[in-house]
Amino acid sequence: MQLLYLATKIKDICDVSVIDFRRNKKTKAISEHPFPELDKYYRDGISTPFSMFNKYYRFGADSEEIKKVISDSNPDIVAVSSLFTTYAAEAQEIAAIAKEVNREIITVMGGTHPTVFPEFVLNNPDIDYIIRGEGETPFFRLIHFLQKGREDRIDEIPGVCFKKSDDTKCISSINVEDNIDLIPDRRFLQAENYMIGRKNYTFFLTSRGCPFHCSFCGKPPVPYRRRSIASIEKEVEECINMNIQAIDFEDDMLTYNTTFFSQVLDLLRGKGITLSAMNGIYAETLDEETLNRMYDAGFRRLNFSLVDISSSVISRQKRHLPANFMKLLPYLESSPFLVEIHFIIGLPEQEPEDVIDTLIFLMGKRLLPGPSIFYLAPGSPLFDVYFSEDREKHLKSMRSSCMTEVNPLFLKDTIYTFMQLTRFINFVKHCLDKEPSLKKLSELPALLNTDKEYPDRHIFNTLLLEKRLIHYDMRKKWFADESQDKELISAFFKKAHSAKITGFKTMNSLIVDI
Ligand code: B12
Repeated sequence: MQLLYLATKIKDICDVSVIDFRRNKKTKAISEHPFPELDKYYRDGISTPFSMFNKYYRFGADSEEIKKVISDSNPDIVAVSSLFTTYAAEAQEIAAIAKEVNREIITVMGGTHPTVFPEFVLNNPDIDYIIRGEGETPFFRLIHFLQKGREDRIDEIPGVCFKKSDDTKCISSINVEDNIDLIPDRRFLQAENYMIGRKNYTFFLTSRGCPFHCSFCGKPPVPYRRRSIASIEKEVEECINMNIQAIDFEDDMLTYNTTFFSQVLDLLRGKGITLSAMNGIYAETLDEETLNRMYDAGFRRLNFSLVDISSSVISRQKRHLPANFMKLLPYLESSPFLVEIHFIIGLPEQEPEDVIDTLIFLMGKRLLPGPSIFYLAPGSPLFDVYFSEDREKHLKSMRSSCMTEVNPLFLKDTIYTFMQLTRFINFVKHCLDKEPSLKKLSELPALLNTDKEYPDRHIFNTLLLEKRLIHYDMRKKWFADESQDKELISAFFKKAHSAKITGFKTMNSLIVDI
């Protein structure tokens, strides 16, 4: 998406192509990976109804393919997007390959990672320029000056950073675009690579930035701005002409201004496009009328982020309390929307008890709990407080799937157990949607009564009766313990006793009688 904006901005002053090396490439399991501490959680060849990641994968093209594409196209400039610090090495690999193909190729890097760590990224000899913040105008001006041979003026461009000839660095401030109405030219992408189910889909932005400052968020500090409705209308038309059938809004604050959001929804009503906002919807400005409008415009699934049920946990993260969301919950439960609520596991100053309470609260509502494992987002206020160790080694583990232990009360086994408990609850919710006659949790294993379902039944019974997580090893044809926090499982069931689990798509409920 980011490269699409940049390509659109420069397409009139040079030849440009956009390559998405992640799309439609084979994923490759890697046994030698940088996180040996996770090996005990990668359990290849196992089966469990609460399954999680089983291997470490590399997604996208390998270095040989990348090298071939770069050398075949013989570019003057290779511009790479590096959004995530944890995957910075993968982005830098592309710059290194470009230099290997031809040292004369100019490499430019932008995105959240170089925005947050400009000096650190510029230490890499394979990177010539980086752009901090929003890249359209700085990238355009950089190319313009390079074309005119005016390298001496590049330091005038806000956002552009580089190494000077005396080896010192020119570090610019973060660029904020004056005009965000540029419509990304989607013809740079191959539509068949962007499908959700059978539908052609696209990302879409109606605004940029966020007015809040939650301590765990690593987005660069760019102010909240809205696009003009006229430009959004034109982009919607272009999407329809390209036969786009699903739109995922990636705004940080899609619903912040209800009047504006309603205007956007009016543009989409009756167009037959499925809408989603997987990045999350801010609930505090919503009301039933807007939610009805969202349904009419094509929203069917809503993603909200609750963070935690405890107001003290939430306030400590400098985040708004979800007062309005709580008021809307009964409406949401009875609405036709599928509602997914995200919560965080392992925040600083959070206690396992808080997460248990959140889980028990969410399991009793007609919605799907979505667990997010806390990671220190580079650039976030929490990062500055908690990050002190050897930078290069630890930056790589700033991703959810590493289950990095920032809060000493949340060791990997605890985090992993929370993930499995959430999967267990969601599995029960799906069963309830199919089997409304279920009234007690202890009745559920009997539903799994075929020979094929025997492993699942045994795994279920062991969890309910022995408070222990096991999986079925398909090679050894027997069961083995998961790495887990058994005290946490006991504490969860003790607290959950007599609580309710409600379906995801239905209001069917059962009682936890364990
Ligand atoms: C959409 C999104 C996703 C999507 C899609 C990402 C994608 N590949 O496109 C999904 C859901 C997959 C995702 C996942 C993750 N995300 Co995310 N994601 C975002 C989000 C919400 C919006 C990004 C976006 O599209 N913005 C719109 C575009 C137009 O703006 P932009 O990205 O800032 O791009 C501009 C500039 O950065 C610059 N620019 C960008 N690239 C380039 C390249 C060049 C050459 C130039 C010149 C300029 C340039 O110009 C662009 C246009 O102005 C951001 C939060 C945010 N608001 O930035 C987090 C964010 C980028 N994600 C983050 C993280 C950590 C992750 C995960 C690692 C989380 C995890 N699971 O552990 C995963 C990694 C997934 C993966 N392996 O690919 C962090 C990164 C922090 C950091 N420093 O590491 C952020 C900032 C979230 C946060 N609040 O902390 N993410």
